[in-house]
Amino acid sequence: MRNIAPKDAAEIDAIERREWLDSLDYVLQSGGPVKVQRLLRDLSQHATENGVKIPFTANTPYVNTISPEDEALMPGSRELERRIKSLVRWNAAAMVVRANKADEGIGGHISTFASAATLYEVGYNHFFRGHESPDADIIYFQGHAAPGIYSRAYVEGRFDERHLENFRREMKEGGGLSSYPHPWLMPDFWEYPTVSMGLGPIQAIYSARFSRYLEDRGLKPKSNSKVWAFLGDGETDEPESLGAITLASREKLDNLIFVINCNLQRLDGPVRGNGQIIQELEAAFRGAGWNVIKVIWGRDWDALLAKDRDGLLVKRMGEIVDGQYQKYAVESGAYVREHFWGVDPRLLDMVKHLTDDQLKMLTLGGHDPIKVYNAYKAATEHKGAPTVILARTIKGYGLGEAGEGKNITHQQKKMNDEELRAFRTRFAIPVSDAEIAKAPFYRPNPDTEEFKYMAERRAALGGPVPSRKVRAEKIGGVAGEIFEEFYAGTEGRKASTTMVFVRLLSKLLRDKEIGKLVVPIVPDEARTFGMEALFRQVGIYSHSGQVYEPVDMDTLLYYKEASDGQILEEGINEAGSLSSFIAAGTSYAAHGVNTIPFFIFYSMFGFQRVGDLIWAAADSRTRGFLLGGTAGRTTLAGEGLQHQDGNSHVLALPVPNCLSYDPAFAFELAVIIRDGIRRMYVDGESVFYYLTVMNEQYAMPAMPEGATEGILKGIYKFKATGLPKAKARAQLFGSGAILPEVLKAQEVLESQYGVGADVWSVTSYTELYREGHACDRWNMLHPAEPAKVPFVTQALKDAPGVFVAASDYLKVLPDSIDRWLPRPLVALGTDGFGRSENRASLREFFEVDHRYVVVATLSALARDKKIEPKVAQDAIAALNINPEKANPAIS
Ligand SMILES: Cc1ncc(C[n+]2csc(CCOP(=O)(O)OP(=O)(O)O)c2C)c(N)n1
Ligand SMILES: [Mg+2]
Repeated sequence: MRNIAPKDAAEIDAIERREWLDSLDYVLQSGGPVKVQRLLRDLSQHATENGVKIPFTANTPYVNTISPEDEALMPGSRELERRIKSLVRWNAAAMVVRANKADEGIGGHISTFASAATLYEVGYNHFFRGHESPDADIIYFQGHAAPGIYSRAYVEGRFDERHLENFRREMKEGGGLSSYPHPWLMPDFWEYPTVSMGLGPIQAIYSARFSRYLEDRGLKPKSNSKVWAFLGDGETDEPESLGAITLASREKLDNLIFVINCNLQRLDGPVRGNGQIIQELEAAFRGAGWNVIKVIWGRDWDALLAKDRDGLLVKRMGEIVDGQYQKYAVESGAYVREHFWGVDPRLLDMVKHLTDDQLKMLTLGGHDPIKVYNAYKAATEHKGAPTVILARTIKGYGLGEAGEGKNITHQQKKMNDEELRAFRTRFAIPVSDAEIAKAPFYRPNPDTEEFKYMAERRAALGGPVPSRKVRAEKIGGVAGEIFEEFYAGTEGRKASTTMVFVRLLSKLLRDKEIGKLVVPIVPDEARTFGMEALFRQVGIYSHSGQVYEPVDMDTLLYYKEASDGQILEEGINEAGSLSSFIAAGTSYAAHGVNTIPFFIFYSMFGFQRVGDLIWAAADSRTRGFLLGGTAGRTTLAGEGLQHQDGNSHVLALPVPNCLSYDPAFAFELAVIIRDGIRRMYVDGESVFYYLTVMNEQYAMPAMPEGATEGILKGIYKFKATGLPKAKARAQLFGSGAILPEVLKAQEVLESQYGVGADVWSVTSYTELYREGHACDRWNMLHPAEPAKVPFVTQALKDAPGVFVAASDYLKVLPDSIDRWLPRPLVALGTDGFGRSENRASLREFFEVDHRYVVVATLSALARDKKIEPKVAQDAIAALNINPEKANPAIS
């Protein structure tokens, strides 16, 4: 019983609060944290039962997740690590400054790495395992931090000055360094391209899952390797960055660690000026089931927080928005004292022993190696869930006036002499004032303590990172018999190329040599493509197996999930599936296992939907097969504008190492896949394939003699005319499911109009185009030598008559080879928006059915004066074509 009456309600509140806290402290001391957790849960339940609405929060206070008492002692030498880090900082900045000294600045970034240096250095000295370790890590370095990664390699002695000098000048003699992580350009160094923001994080998630897949299927020994993904806080706005985080927690990927550099800034300004990105990300990741470790405050803050019995400081920390925190970073200590601490005399009192300069220098968590070390240690030891580390830093840290914390800092590429001198002095770099203007590179000699320390640490951790090396042995090849039945044709039975593909895939899965290496990937479309038999044959991969009884258990083809299942069933997720495709298609280098991915998807949702990931796959030197299913603008009936694909072969053309084919027949598909496996996995070429497969069924013919070369190069004569001596001649090109229309046109032209037409199957306009230009280029550069003749010209130079092509894709595809033909080509194609219609109507609408092929041929012959115009005109009427019909390309 109190004998002094409280003065007012506020005082009662304060007393009550104190009593509750004291009680809690007592429970904490006597029973420990678990008891406190239980009590709090009971309290919350009790309150809810009594009608109290408890607001949901996935957040913890704005302080470090790991308290100082729980920190481990950091091994190694703080001092040497600090020296090394300073040198890495210096050379990273110097290489960008030097690259931009010339009038024609070549760009680069200083401030991203400046903010992330500690995050990387702690990794290099204590965590990142190289490929000589059985637990080799997979590391996605943030693209814009590349100068720091190059600088590290230089300080370690992996690069010399010439490399740094040639930053962003990779065509210089002796080689240079690419702007960002590009395995295509630096195949011995970079492993994973990240600079298209958002693609690194999603690939990291699927890569961590793929490591598990390899282990669960016995293709790789179990290991303790981790996947690290370093990303910017601004980058988390990309849907790809956070879009797949629930997969990681669902699959319990405790081999995955995200490190988000929360410098609170992106390119233009603050990431969340009016909010707190760290708290926002914490809630998102905690809500998704991740282990979240916030590293907000450096050691200097520990003593201040220890004094904060009433929670005033924590409360103050939590109420400041990021835009304001950024302001503190650029302001003086006096400003911080007044504006942050000055709101409450009790807060001011807490820092009265500190000078303004000391207040200004209180470090943040992401710049404190001990805090970062502890976060990494906790992350690598965490079991059962992936971890995200939210590390608070300052963008452009150390740049001072040159950009620290400023809104312009992302694009700061230059530093004047004075700024360089200040930077040099701050990090104690042994460069004299006389030399400073040149921004000279500097690294310690091999006999220095720093150098030895670095070398010893990297040796203990399994060698250099990043480092890319092809580790898999080439495979011996696939048994030829698998393909035989496809060369023979179906003897009149109807089949679609999709059905052919699925049959071929299921045979490949049974092959002794490569069966286990095949990785079928589907984004919830297996039934669409008639692949459900594979569920039972090889199982759907699920780390936890199948812990329920599937509804169709009593059927032959039940939905079988298994921990050693082979199919990656990714759900409705083309970006995730593509990430799996990249993981499986780069496994020959990353894991030394030659997995062969076959990713089959709705063709419209491939290049068009996730084209940038396909570009990253190309950069990554991914091998494998992309299968665009339900392809062809007029072959996919009923689905309409959003689904009907007449674009993808055009969109595939820009990808230099992607070979795209539009096969019409079973034998074409078999020849292409067989050769693809040879080129990629026997010969080790860094190419991949895009094949469209359709769902229209027709009889699959036997392979004509000698067709193989033409199928692979892009064109071969499928059916010669029966009227070779006819006065009017034509060459008809068809591809994919349009080829049967062209064959029908051949018949009509011969039987009704006496025109002798040869029919060619064009399996790949894009390959013909590339080869044609390769010849032209060579001829341009070798004017005195006999000219090379493109394959398409060789095939057609003596072919008589008019040239007409019909494609289920844009007309630009056939047009692309026009220049290498003896006479101009008439192109029919499917430019425009699709319609929800049946095949016949669609082909009429887009003017690619056999009637249009006939009319196009007759019209061309008429203009060539080989027949009377009236013949063509009459044909238009006879074939029931309205010449005034609207142009489908724009309707
Ligand atoms: C897909 C994509 N969009 C835009 C860019 C251009 N860009 C490069 S860095 C950057 C800002 C990065 O901010 P943040 O992710 O916070 O990284 P920080 O440099 O702050 O660590 C932008 C917009 C890009 N590289 N990729
Ligand atoms: Mg940022």
